[in-house]
Amino acid sequence: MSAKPIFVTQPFLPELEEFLPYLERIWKSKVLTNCGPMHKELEEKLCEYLGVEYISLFANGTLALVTALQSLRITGEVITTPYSFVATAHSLLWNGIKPVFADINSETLNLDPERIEAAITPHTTAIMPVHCYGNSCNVEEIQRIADNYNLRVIYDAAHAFGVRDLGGSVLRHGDLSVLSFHATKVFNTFEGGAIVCPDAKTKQRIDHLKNFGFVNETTVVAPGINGKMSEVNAAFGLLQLEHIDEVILRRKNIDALYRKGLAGVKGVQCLSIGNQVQINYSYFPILVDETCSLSRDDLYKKLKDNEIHGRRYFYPLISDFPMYRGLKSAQSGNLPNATIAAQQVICLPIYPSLTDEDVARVINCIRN
Ligand code: T4K
Repeated sequence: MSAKPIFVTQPFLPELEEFLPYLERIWKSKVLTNCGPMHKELEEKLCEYLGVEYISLFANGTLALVTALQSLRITGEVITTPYSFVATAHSLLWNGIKPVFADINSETLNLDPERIEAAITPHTTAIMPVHCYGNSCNVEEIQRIADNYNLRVIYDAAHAFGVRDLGGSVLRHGDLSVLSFHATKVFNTFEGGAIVCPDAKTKQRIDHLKNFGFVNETTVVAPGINGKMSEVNAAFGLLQLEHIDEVILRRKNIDALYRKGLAGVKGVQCLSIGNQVQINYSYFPILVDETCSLSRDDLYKKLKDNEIHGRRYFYPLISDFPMYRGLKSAQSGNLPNATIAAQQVICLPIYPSLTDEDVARVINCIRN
């Protein structure tokens, strides 16, 4: 009998019965979308849970990124990381903005502020860093650069749900932060996303932009898009929130099991956790270097042959995809740390229903 497949992630799904009362409310009200009561309630509850002032829900994280750039009227060039999911850079192209890739720090795998500064040109208008794997960027240094050069900062915080530093939510940094609530994320609404913003006026502009630009029945103030989250997705989010603490706790335990089980394996390094006071354990990346007895790809394949489906997030680099590789900033000589990270990384399975035995199976496969 072949082994049970283990995937890089699996969404947390509460008991189906728990969802029925939410669905009954929707059936009763017949409000399915257009920022109805569930949408409003989830925005309020998320502000409370995350410790942020204003949030606007979206149908997914990518539409939220595209709209975040629209809302600040970003044009020209934006400095971003090649070490992310393609949606980060795609959101720039969808706005007719030129992405300029800067290298990452080899310890944190987040944008290196020095490299950001070196990439600034007269056309630069903003920085789009990613809190990769939920590890916070060097937010102080990035803000210092933004202030010096009069740039906007939009954080792709797709991985950073619930992450806090000493001052509070990491989502408070920069001009805007964008979350993803995709099925593969720590907090999911099947598909979903959000923009966290600092004031009511910005939220209002974002709310208009995600609803075709409508202000009322007859007034359209901007060429908006349809980016709204539906009532069913919002309802699922409300239910998820009831369980989020147990979800993160289980992830924390799995993280600890991996760190203990993989300690001392030659050539395999677990990414160290940054200086956040609260983390979400959204991914478990390991870096496989040349001192390991197997290459990264051979280890990846060995895991796969044993029905353990890790993922090489983020290989290939965004800058290596056809629509980006012609850019000067996309050349691998400009991105040495990102190039190495993409060659070394495997994200191991981590999700609440992964059992201790499953984790042991992954560890044993790597150790042997
Ligand atoms: N910025 C960053 C930094 C991001 O990481 C992402 C998304 C975004 C922006 C954009 O946000 P969204 O527009 O997606 O809200 C996945 C996700 O589709 C994507 O959301 C995520 N990042 C990215 C890192 O990973 P794939 O192509 O690896 O997904 P897939 O379908 O191969 O799923 C991985 C595993 O998860 C499967 O092997 C099994 C499991 N799975 C997946 C789905 C969809 C399930 O068990 N159930 C499911 O419904 O991209």
